Amino acid sequence: MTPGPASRREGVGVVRHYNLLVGAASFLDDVLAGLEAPQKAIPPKYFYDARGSQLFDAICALPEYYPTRTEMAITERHVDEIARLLGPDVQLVEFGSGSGVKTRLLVDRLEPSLYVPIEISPAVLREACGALAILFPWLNISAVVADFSRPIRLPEFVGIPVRRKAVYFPGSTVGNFTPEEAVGFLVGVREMVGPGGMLVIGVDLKKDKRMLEAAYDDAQGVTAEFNLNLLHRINRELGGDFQVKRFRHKAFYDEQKSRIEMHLESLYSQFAHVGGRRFDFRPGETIHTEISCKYSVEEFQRLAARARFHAEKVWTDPAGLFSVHLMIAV
Ligand code: AVJ
Repeated sequence: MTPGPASRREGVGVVRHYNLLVGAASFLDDVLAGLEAPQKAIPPKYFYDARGSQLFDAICALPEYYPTRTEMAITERHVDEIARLLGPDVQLVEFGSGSGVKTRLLVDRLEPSLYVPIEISPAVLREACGALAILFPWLNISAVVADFSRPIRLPEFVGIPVRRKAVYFPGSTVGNFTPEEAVGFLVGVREMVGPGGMLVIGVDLKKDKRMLEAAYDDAQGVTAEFNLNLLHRINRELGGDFQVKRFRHKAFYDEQKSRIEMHLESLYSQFAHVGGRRFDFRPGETIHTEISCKYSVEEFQRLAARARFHAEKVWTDPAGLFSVHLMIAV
């Protein structure tokens, strides 16, 4: 037997880019359909243009926004165990990779044979991959621009040893789906990783209403700006004429549904045009922009079981704010 390299780090990685957004529903179509509904709504994936992604990173650093730093602390503490459970020669697929800061911890310890970040914003993805390639010159990256709120079929990545596929889905972004939608999404993940494949997923936990509402309506108004950027984006990209100052950010925790809802509330009777159509707003009428569902550990494990994921391990912080699950496709 010829001894292989002691570590993947002795190799040189390749970076490839794929775009799977071709043929996807457009921003314009979704905005028009969303504003025509009785409860106006726009899907949260449209938050993340270049400006929105920047604002999201600013949210992650806010004192009130506990999820990012709590999840980082949990992951840092258990990353050796996570890497050991995932094993060698992993193809690591990340959904909504964003700026890729959380990924660094895991990539550093896991040394995956291939890293596949999936991200809706091409600019954000390019920048994150550039930074990763500098930090980890040995890392093979196949970057995919895609919308993971719809089914995705990844291309075949050939020529790279893969013993196991794993999906990394941090940030509690799974909370943007309703529980029913989350089950459907997880079924897709299970099909992607195959039997014995793994899922490492961050899930925000139920807690005090005041703490939750502060996290989604911070004192500096960064979350408000993030939410209102959606209207700016419609004006910029779709030639809309929203008077953004005539709307306000609204976020509340619905205890019945265990979820944060974010809305853009019209302060006046007014109208705005998009794509040649006129949309009327009553005072107090809202555009629903996001849900962020919260679970107990057991609730999330039961939900994942419906998608035939076995809950192998779960880690939380001492205060029980956030959870990181390792699940295995059965
Ligand atoms: C990235 C979707 C998990 O729901 O907490 C942060 C987005 N929205 N503040 C969340 C978000 C408002 C975030 N996720």
